[in-house]
Amino acid sequence: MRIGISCHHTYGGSGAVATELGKALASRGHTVHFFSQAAPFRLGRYSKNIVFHEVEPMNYPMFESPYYTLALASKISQVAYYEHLDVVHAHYAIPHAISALLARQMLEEKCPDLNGFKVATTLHGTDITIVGADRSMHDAVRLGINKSDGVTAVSGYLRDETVKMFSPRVPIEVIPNFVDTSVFRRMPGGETRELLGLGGGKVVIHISNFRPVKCIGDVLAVFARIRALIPSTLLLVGDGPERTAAETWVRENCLTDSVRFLGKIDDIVPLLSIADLMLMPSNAESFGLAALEALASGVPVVATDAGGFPEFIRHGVEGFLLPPGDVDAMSASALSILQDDFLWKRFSDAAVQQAGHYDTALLVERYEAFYRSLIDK
Ligand code: GMT
Repeated sequence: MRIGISCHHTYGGSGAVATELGKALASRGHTVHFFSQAAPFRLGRYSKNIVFHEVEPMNYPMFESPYYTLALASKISQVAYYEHLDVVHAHYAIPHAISALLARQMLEEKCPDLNGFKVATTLHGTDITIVGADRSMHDAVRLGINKSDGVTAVSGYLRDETVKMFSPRVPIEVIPNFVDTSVFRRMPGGETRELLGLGGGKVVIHISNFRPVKCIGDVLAVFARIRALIPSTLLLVGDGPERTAAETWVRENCLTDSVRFLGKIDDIVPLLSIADLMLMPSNAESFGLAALEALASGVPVVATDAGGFPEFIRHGVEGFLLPPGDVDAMSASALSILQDDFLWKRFSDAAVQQAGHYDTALLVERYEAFYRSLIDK
């Protein structure tokens, strides 16, 4: 198949899923055209079946800000015309689904006899729960959903939220996030510990884009309680609006020696490989890709029982799920794993096994079947 993928290039789950999907499709012989404002952060090396199209919106004195949505639509339409795309897969409703639909209209206008491409849209989470909930975007998201040829959501939770908020006319298929278990696996950690200057002690990790929904304050509160009882370091990977407040809190609470802000890092496998526990206290998370990648690396996860976490993390098996905001319960659960090596090993082994059910190879087949169903419609 000839597949277009449009996604956010920035640090975040939807871009990561879109990029990993495109790479996996390319390795299975499909031709994949990526559309984004810059190379997606996980795209990495070139491949014979992957083409990246940078979308450069036009700057013009009358435009207060460049019209990315239109530039993206024009680019997709041009590439679809020359490369005969079968499907354009929009990751995140806004603006990608709208741009893909517009691109199809542009193509029809240019060449009415051509069989246009199918539009597939994957909803990732905040495109529904935050952007879609905003009055200024609500109708645009509804259009993106209802006019797509096929729509997927990354969890049952997100599908149900979408149905509640938009009463869509089209069915929404759930295709969960996935992880390449040949890449995300526990590696020897000695060198990474040395590079980070870590002595002994446990390593707790959190990875996100530091948005309010991630509850960074709760990550710090839980870690402070862990640190009070056992020698440990918190690795904070990623960046975003809550980072400054988090850094201030760490300084004011004299935790600078044990909390490390590492910023945005593409290759997180070495960091996950030295982690003993991941903290994900989000108050609403449609799936939680970082947590799945942690499981694959043998890292137990303490997360919330909100959103999509309960769909792949079993309470008391490979992690613990607690109510959002309950930092006391999260701390107690975290300590119970970190203070008991036997229990940690049991959780770690279960984590690897559970992640195997979400291996890329399995889920890419689901996407292939989904595309084919749209093409055969
Ligand atoms: O908030 C993020 O983590 C980024 C966001 C994105 O759109 O990049 O992630 C969303 O999509 C991921 C991939 O499908 C999901 O694993 C995340 O749970 C989801 N984030 C939220 O729902 C908050």
